[in-house]
Amino acid sequence: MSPHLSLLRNLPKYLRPSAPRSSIRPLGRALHGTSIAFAGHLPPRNAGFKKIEEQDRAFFRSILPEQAVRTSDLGPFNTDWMNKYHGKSDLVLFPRTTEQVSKILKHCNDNSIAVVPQGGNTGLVGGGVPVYDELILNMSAMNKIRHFDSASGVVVCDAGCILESLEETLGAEGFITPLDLGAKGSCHIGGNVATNAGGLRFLRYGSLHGSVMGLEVVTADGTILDNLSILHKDNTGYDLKQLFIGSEGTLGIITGVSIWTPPKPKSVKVALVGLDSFKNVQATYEKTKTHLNEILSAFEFWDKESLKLVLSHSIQGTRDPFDDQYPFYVLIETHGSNAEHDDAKLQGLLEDLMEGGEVVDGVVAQDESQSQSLWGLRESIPEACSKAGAVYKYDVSMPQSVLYQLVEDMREHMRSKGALGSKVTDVIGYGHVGDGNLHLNISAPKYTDEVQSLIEPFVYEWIQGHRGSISAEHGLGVMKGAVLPYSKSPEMIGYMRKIKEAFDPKGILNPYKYLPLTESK
Ligand code: FAD
Ligand code: 2HG
Ligand code: ZN
Repeated sequence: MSPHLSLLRNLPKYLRPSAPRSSIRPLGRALHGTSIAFAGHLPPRNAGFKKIEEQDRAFFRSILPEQAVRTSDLGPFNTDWMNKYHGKSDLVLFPRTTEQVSKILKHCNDNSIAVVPQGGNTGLVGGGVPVYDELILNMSAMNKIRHFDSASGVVVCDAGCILESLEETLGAEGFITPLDLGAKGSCHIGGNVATNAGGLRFLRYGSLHGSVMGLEVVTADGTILDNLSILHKDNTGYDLKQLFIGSEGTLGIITGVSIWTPPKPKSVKVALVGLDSFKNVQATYEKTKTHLNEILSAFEFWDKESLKLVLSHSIQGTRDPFDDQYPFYVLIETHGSNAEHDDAKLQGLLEDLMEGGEVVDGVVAQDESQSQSLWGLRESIPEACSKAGAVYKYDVSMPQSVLYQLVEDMREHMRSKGALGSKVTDVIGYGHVGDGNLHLNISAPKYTDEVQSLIEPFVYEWIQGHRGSISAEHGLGVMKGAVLPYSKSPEMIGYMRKIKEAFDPKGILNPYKYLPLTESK
């Protein structure tokens, strides 16, 4: 038996008590035969959109309670989580019912008023804030759970329910949400569906394309599509709800969500291991799948630069659980029904990993508070990375074998341009290994065109060259609409445009985003 194993068994009780878990580019060439119409800058405001006038505000006041029409102190609604994207809207509406959403949209459509649907405003591609003066339709006042059926595990709720609140309510019934994100304290289930969020449990419970049973959606002209099905099987025609999952508010406003929820696991185990190479991260994943199989619920990795940032900013009081530093860290979580059985499996895995040399060191959480502390390290990374002042985030997927190579190549690229350590503070990598999803974060003192042009199109060409996706789970928003051709063919984009035109012929929903603007449009 490896001498390190005692460490694995006896995690010292130093871990802090339960941590609060919170909360276009100069392509200059044709891609797949599609030319990019605007480069480096946003398109101009579409003059076809009406500027909101007093008579519009009067109409909204006539159908909404007074406090649901907001015209001052709109900074937080105009600014995204990264403080990277800023709009200039002077009107935010907070509808409470689907009928109110319908009336608002009908008025906007009839009057060509552009609208930005907004959930918890935690999106990372600038999709939930206006580009110019679009009306903000904030969903936070639609936050009721409508129905829960413990036999099927299906919950039907308003789109504005905060993910963490939903999780708490379901927890009392013995269920959990099928997705979990670091932004759970603020993001909405409707926002999650609109972005097709992946997150920390994707590996186990899969995509929202599988767990969402039905949706209630209001289309641009105010039509209410009531498809709040609670059925697992329903082969009656085109599955329209799938179009809205991941459509980022460009096809309709999601007002209600019907979603399958798994039973709350009776046993949850969390281990953190230190590794000396990314090759060993991959080897560890292979062994983990074999040992843990059906109980594996998360397999998250980060590099030493990520941990350094978290610790140096003491996010949520985080502490290093190891004496030494390692180039890579992997957090392994199990969701099972028998603690003894799960313990035995996890110990078997860790012994195998230590003996095989894939893992150098490790700790196993002894209780929930220690589990949360280990998760705190992982979930604090996005925030830690913002502390330098600005952060450029690239959420990408690719074959697992080259997952970390992008981080190394980007560092080298920055070094060769003389930018690392000056214009760019850190280049870090972390993410969802099991899903082939890397989060490349590049921090800098401030957002500048110069840094952006050092990163792009390098990063997108790299992804395209490795047959990856330019957006794994965060979506396209305003950041990636123009670069969609790196991942999708002109034929596919052509059909996407036809879908957009079918649901929103005047283009009032979330304009300037999601699809590339070409000369023809
Ligand atoms: P917003 O940011 O408000 O909006 C996002 C998009 O959806 C916008 O285009 C908006 O117009 C649209 N939208 C919002 N609500 C509706 C609605 N009701 N109807 C129609 N359109 C709507 N993402 C992941 O996939 N995995 C992660 O692990 C993850 N972790 C995160 C951790 C942190 C700390 C942060 C800040 C973000 C993280 N995200 C993650 C990104 C983000 O996509 C998710 O936080 C979430 O899904 C966005 O939900 P929201 O309610 O905040 O939506
Ligand atoms: C995560 O996995 C989120 O923590 C955020 O998707 C990633 O901030 C990022 O780049
Ligand atoms: Zn993620």
